[in-house]
Amino acid sequence: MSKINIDDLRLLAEEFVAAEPARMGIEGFWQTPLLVSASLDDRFDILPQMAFDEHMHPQDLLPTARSLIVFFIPFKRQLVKENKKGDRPCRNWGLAYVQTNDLIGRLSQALAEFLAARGFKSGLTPATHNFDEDILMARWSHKHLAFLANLGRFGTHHMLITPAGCTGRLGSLVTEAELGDHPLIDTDEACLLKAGKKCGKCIEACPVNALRENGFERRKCWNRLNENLDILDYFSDLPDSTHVCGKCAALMPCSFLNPVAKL
Ligand code: B12
Ligand code: SF4
Ligand code: SF4
Repeated sequence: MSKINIDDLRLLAEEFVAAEPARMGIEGFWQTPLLVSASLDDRFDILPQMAFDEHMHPQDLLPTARSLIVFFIPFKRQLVKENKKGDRPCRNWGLAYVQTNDLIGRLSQALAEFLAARGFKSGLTPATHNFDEDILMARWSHKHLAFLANLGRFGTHHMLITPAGCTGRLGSLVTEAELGDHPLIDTDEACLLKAGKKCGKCIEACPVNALRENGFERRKCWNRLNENLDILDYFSDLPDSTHVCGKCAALMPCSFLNPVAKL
């Protein structure tokens, strides 16, 4: 078994995402991905208290796993700009959701194959739609894993803000390889409001008032995502799982960067 360098995994992720538009014959919605790793030490024991009492331990995916890998694929500015308009998500936001979930699955697979070729097994999990529709929580939360692995911090909008912002999607996997800790966030907070500054723009942007300074009504948000899918004709050819809105992340101070890092 050979030692794995984090830079090799980061390069693989960057090249994989960069090659996606040509592979699909499209312009593509993505910027350069971010990737972190963390050793599976006792910090992960806190997940059931921190996220959801039935949250899995990373080693429930693969008992022999030694490290966690989490990546974030940021969206291009143009897509986010387009989704800012009006109270409903644009067609491309829906398309980007579908294509990015697929990309996350295949990038996870590519990372697993790279590791397998060097003698390490991996445990994979999907990008989304692995949640309980009654309580609107998943037993595997990419956001909480990303927080513990120091890829980002929670925003008032309850999404994860990374050094490349919050507009994009997360993926995670575990592996037997000993990768060590390779974090990317270097501030205690990444949300202006949580850092004691003026903001709250995400709260104002939500068309159904699902967000408050210290709370999130998941049901209101979920109902809105379902309504969007039901009423928007331009989503009719997209899968039934296309649950999107994203107004709370569109052209916010935290959309493309960690705004606390520049203070
Ligand atoms: C269920 C789910 C939903 C549900 C419920 C929302 C939710 N629970 O997050 C619904 C359907 C409403 C939803 C909506 C959306 N979702 Co969603 N969803 C998920 C899913 C499948 C599971 C999330 C989960 O169970 N989290 C665990 C619970 C406990 O977390 P939570 O509800 O956010 O509440 C906790 C945190 O907010 C936390 N918290 C708040 N502040 C702080 C501070 C600290 C220090 C700590 C430790 C914790 C903390 O406290 C709460 C309790 O622990 C994930 C994919 C996955 N498997 O991870 C995607 C995911 C969270 N969704 C995502 C997105 C983008 C969206 C939407 C924008 C829809 C869209 N694509 O247009 C909206 C955004 C709504 C919002 N403002 O958060 C992305 C988020 C990317 C990011 N940058 O964070 C994810 C990660 C999908 C992905 N693969 O990228 N989603
Ligand atoms: S819009 Fe402002 S308050 Fe909302 S998460 Fe981003 S920085 Fe925090
Ligand atoms: S995704 Fe839309 S409905 Fe849900 S919290 Fe954000 S702005 Fe509100």
